[in-house]
Amino acid sequence: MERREFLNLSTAAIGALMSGPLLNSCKNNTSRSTHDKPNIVFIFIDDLGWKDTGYMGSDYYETPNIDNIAQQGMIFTNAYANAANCAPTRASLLTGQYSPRHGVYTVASSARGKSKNRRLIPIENSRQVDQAKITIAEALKNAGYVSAAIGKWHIGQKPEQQGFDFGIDRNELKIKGHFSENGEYLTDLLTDEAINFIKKNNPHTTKKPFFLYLSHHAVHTPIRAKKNMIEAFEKKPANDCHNNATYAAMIKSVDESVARINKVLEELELNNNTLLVFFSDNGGHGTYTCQKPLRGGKGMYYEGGIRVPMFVYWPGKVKPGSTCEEPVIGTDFYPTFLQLAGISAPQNYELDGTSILPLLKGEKKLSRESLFWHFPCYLQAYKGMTDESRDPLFRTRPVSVIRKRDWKLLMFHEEWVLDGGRKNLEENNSIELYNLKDDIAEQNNLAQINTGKRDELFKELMDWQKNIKAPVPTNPNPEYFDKNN
Ligand SMILES: [Ca+2]
Repeated sequence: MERREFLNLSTAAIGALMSGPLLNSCKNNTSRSTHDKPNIVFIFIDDLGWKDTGYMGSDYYETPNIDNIAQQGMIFTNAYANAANCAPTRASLLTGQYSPRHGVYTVASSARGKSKNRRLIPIENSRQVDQAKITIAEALKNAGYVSAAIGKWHIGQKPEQQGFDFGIDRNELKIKGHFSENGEYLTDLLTDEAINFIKKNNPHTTKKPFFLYLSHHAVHTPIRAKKNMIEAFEKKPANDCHNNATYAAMIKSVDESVARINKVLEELELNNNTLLVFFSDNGGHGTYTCQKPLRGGKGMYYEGGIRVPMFVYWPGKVKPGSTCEEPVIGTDFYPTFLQLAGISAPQNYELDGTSILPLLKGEKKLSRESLFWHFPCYLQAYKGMTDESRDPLFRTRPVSVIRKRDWKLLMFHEEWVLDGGRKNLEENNSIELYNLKDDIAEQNNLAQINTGKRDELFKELMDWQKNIKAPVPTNPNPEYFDKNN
């Protein structure tokens, strides 16, 4: 979008957006009345894969409403979750921090899979976010926002203990899986709750902006959906990649949810002052879907496990039909939302992300060049897709990852720690290097071919690990070594 056009759309919020660096905009915003601040609707899907929507290229799944809204907004093709499974991604998103700062690395135990196959003792996992962390909800509260966390939480305590004004989860709706005893469907009930929240907190009346974190349990296992929808997909031609009718029906219910949320925003005339974000917490589950051409799925640190579908919709502000190829990551939402709200980052609190507002106003790149992941844990293999993981026993073993522009490097802790590290780099297979621009499927490991790029990324990853105090497991697992000696 041209700068001139943008100015024509000016409101207080976009004025702040255009006034240059974050700090300047913060200083100048003291006179802005609270209810002019944009509302934020964050629609968070569980386990939705990169290709699991129509607009991302599926011709089996049906997401006409999502496709329509995405195409009226900005589609991000290189958006990443902070982890390849649920809890760490959520912890990072809500705290604005990479996993070594909050210690939530995985779901449940960090030692999954058979002990006799694990060469290292993994780093202990934290199952909840420390209350000392300043979550995005707490930060936005200081900017006058009222907030709700509806649906899946998964990081310990309750949303109200982490700064949300209102929280409701599926237990409170008396649902164990995806259906209530009366046959009501969880995706629909959570959408009802979200709509109630929006109506009750309509900023036209309350004069306060809202932050809605709608966190669906769909499309996580167990794979369950409405019968009539399943039947429709059973009649439809499937393909090698997408062919599970029940999973497709779950996605279709998500599509209805997004449509209903958007409709209420339109009815209440809130669209023009509401940033709507659509995001997923990790890649699709390999037993039920696939994200080809990406390699792998949920639980792996190849692209299929961490690259997720994302779009941003904000009529009048974000250019319709736009696409952004710049890599962005879950931790970017925190500083983005702060900037929208016109407030500075909390004092003495580290934020690892970068505001994506420059991208929303049409810039092609951020100054930030590198993204990082750290997973000092094991995740056992599951049915499907084992040929796409590094070995058939685990979706992933302990690994650290850097993506820098077109390049991605994975450092596998077992080989690094136990097989000679840098001294034996030519033989120990501890490093994989891919050029995602030429090789999005991560098939051609260039670690021994482009050693210059390998060493550049590796040094940056080591520096990052050191600075953020990322723990790499170093203790050999006696059960493995007893068994194999
Ligand atoms: Ca998930």
